[in-house]
Amino acid sequence: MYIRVNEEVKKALENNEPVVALESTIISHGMPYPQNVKTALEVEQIIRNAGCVPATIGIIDGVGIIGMSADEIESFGSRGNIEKVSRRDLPMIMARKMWGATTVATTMILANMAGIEVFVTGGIGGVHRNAQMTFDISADLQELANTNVTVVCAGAKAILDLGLTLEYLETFGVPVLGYKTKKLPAFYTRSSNFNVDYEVDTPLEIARVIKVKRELGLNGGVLVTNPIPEEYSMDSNVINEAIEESLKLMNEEGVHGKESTPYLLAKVKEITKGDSLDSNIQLVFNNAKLGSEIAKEYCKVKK
Ligand code: PSU
Ligand code: MN
Repeated sequence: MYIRVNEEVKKALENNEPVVALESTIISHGMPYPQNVKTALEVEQIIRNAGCVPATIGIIDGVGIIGMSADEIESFGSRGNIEKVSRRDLPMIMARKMWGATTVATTMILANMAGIEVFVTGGIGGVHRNAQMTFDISADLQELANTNVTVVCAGAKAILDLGLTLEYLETFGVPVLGYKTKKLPAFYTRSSNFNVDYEVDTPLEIARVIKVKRELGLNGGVLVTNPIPEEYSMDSNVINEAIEESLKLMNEEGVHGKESTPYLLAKVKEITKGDSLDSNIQLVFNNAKLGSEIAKEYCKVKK
């Protein structure tokens, strides 16, 4: 057995009740302990309060766990040496029966295997700045191109090239929806210089888009971008300077590949003295609320 779906999640799925998937790289590599565990449990609670079942996904002893227990989330967050697992890493980590933190790509893969259709996270990976030289493009984008899961996020961080990320998603047929916004949110800030494909103003409208995409057999994800609440958004000059500085340090230190994203997240947090972490936590909460509403509407419209 490569995946284990917990009983509560299994029952909900059998009864067409809303389930919301959550990733685990954000726990092990995106935030420090103990805020990571606290945040992960609070996000689950927000989803429960909205009437949905949360399913935090991660790999324990080589098995994809669909719906980790609170104890498992605690172990995950405190362990410290968990591999970040994207699509290409999955076979090896499972074959070696290791623990693994799932990225957006692998969370989509495992959610899809379990039959979960809505997934909430903070930010997705994308096309990195200077990708025309480095070829550094997150496997998250290919997963969005192919795997039938809707991903709710706060846009993408400006550590990426947002324009190229949108071009890539367009090429692979991934609709990018802006929740009550025409501008692509940039994670820490509510907007960027780029437009989303469509502004949508209700979870029901989003559910209808997903339904049409599925019924037409157009495989792949739908990307819902939800701006960080105004009161938690950061000053764009402050955050952009922190990002520029982090990128410079990363290049000087020669960090690349799968270490890039975690390195940049940690550096930005250090430079902003923790402010970026507070914003990060709040935007995930906000996405959990929206994702829950979408999951509920989708259960109704897909019948
Ligand atoms: N962006 C964030 N926070 C994160 C990540 C991205 O703002 O925690 C994580 C997600 O798990 C995402 C992964 O799927 O980093 C992308 O890594 P890479 O660029 O190596 O594909
Ligand atoms: Mn990469």
